[in-house]
Amino acid sequence: MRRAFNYFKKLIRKIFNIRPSFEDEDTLSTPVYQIMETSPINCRPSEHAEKRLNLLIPALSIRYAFGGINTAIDFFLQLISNDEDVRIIITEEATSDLLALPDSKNWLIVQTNQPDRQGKLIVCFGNRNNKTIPVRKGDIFVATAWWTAYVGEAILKWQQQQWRSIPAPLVYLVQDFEPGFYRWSSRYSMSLSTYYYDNLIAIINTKLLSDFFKKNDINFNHSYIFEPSLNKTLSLFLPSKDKIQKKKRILFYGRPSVERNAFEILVSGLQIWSHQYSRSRQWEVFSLGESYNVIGLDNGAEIQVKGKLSLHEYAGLMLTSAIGASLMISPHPSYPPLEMAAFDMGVITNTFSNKNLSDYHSSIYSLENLTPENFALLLTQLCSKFEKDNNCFRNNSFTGFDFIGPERKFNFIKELRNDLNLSNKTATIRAHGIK
Ligand code: TRH
Repeated sequence: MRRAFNYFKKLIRKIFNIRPSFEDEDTLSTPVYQIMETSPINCRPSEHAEKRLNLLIPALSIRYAFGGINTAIDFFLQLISNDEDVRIIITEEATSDLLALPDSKNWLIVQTNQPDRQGKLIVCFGNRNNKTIPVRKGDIFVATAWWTAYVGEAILKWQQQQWRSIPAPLVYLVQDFEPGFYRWSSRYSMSLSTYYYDNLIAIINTKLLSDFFKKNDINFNHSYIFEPSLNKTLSLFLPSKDKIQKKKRILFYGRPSVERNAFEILVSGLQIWSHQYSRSRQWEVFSLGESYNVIGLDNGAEIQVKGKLSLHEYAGLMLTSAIGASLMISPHPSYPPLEMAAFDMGVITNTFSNKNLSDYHSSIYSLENLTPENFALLLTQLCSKFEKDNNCFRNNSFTGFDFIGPERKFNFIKELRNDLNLSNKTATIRAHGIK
C-alpha cells in the first residue's frame, strides 16, 4: 500500500513538474507493473438522485498549480455557475492544501465513508484502496487529464449498469496531446484510447491543439474550443509595465523534470551563448518554474535558479526583464511564452507541427529547428537588438485571439449546460448582473 502511495506521489510529481525526492527514489526501487493513476474509483449508489457536476482533478495543492491545473479550476468554477450542489474529486492527492482553489473556504472536505450529501464538497481520493465513493444517477463528470478521463469513463459504465440508463456524457478538458508525454508505451496507448470514447464532450484548450487533433485524424463528435487568456492575477500588473525600465536580464522557463520544456536545450544553448557572445556578462540569467542546483555558465556567471514563484513575484520579474525563453515540445502553446510577450519581453520559443506562436505576436520568435546552437544564435540577436533600443519589444498586441482579457473566456458555458440538461437560470441571472 505504502509503495503504491509513494508511486502516486512520484507520478504526480513527474506529470505536474515536481521532482521526486531521494526518499521516493529509494522506496520505488522495486518496479510497479501497473498504471497506478488508472486505479479505478470504486462506486456505491448514493441515496440522492439530483444532477450534480463533479470535477476529477489530479491535485489542488499550490505546488502543482501551473497552467493546466489553473485552467481546469477556472473552467469548472465557470461551468458550475451558481450551483451549490457540486463535488471536486482529487484523484492523486491523499491530502491537499487546496490553495490552488481560489474559494476553498466555501468548500467542505468530506470523507469517502460518509453518506452522500448536498453542498460544495471536496473528496481527496489519492489513497483509494478498499474505498468507495457515493455516486448518483445524476452525477456528471468533468475530466481534466487523460487518466481522469480513463477512471471517469469507468464510472459512467458503472452508472449505466446500476440504473440501466445512459449517463450524461463525460466532459473532457483536453489540454494537450497527452500521449506525447510518454514514449511508445502502455501509457501512450491508454492515454490515446481516451480520445475515442463515444459519450464524450471535448473541451479543447486552443484552436491550435484542436487543429493538431484533426491533422492526426482524431475527430471529436462533440467539442468546444477556447483560447488561452492571461491569468487574472498577472493581468493586475500590466498597467504599470510602460513605466518600468527593462533590465538586461533573461528569464527562462527551467523545469528539468518536464521533458516537453526542453531543459537540456535551454541550458546548452545558454552555455554556447555565454561563451560566444562578448557582452554576455552584462546580462543576468534567471531560471523560473522548478528548483535545481545552481549551474555555472561558461562566461563565469551563474544561472540564478528561482524555482516556482508566486504569480506576484513572476509578474514582477517579467515587468523588469528584457528577454524570455520558454520552449514547449507539444502542439499546445503553453502559457509562459504568451505571458512573457504580454509583459513586453522579447520571447524565444519553438514551432511544433501546426504551432507557430510568431503568428500571434511580433515579439515572439519561434525556432523551427530547435537546437542549442540555434537557440544561442537567436538569443545573441535578441540581446543585441535590445542593447540598441531598449524599447524594441514594447508591443502589447496579440493577433488571432485576445490574450489580455479581463477574465478567461469560456463562451460556450450556457450551451454546454444545455447539452448536459443543467438549468441555465442562475447562469442567465449572473450574466445579466454583469451587464
Ligand atoms: O500546467 P503546465 O505545466 O502546463 C500544462 C501542460 O504544459 C499542458 O501540456 C498544457 O496543455 C496545459 O498546461 C495547458 O503549465 P504551463 O503552461 O507551463 O504554465 C505555467 C503557469 O504557471 C503560468 O501560467 C504561470 C504559472 N507560473 C507560476 O505560478 N510560477 C512560476 O514561477 C512560473 C514560471 C509560472
